[in-house]
Amino acid sequence: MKLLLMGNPNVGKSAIFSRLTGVNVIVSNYPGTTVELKKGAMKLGDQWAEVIDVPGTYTLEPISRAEEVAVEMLKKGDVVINVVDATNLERSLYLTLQLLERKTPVIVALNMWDEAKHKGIVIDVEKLEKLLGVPVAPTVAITGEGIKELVSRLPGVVLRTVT
Ligand SMILES: Nc1nc2c(ncn2[C@@H]2O[C@H](COP(=O)(O)OP(=O)(O)OP(=O)(O)O)[C@@H](O)[C@H]2O)c(=O)[nH]1
Ligand SMILES: [Mg+2]
Repeated sequence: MKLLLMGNPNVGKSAIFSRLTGVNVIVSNYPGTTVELKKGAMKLGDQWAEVIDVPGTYTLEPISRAEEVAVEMLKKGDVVINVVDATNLERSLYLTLQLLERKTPVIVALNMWDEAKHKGIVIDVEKLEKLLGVPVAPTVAITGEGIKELVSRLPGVVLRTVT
């Protein structure tokens, strides 16, 4: 089982990666490139899942090598954890909508939830879930808030891959 952390640059993908994985992290370059890939593992039920910190991308129509790698990775993943910036929802959702058109199941981590609250940004999470048709879990990667809830909803998303 391969879980891909995908999202725009600087939205907290690596911070969430660190929350999900332990100390056994492998950093490598994507074959033939200088694009860095970080891989770790997390326990999901009684299985180990591979977690991959995919380079940030704004679109699945790649215009940079890093974005090309992101699109390549998408073909190899079983589930996408799409990290979005709650303070910049509109921009973030552009990629989300593109991901939803692909076959790989998606769960959304609505990160920077603390910043959004600070800025007085109100997001109706239930409504967003209904609109997108996938689970949405608010998270604060730097404190760990919401990570448990995100993880608890993963099995439901994973199940969709086999049905
Ligand atoms: N306030 C707040 N800051 C966060 C949160 N998550 C991440 N950050 C901060 O946001 C910055 C970017 O986080 P990263 O995890 O490096 O983001 P990234 O998506 O991996 O970025 P790239 O790999 O450059 O695309 C860092 O300074 C983090 O400490 C969050 O939930 N709340
Ligand atoms: Mg990163």
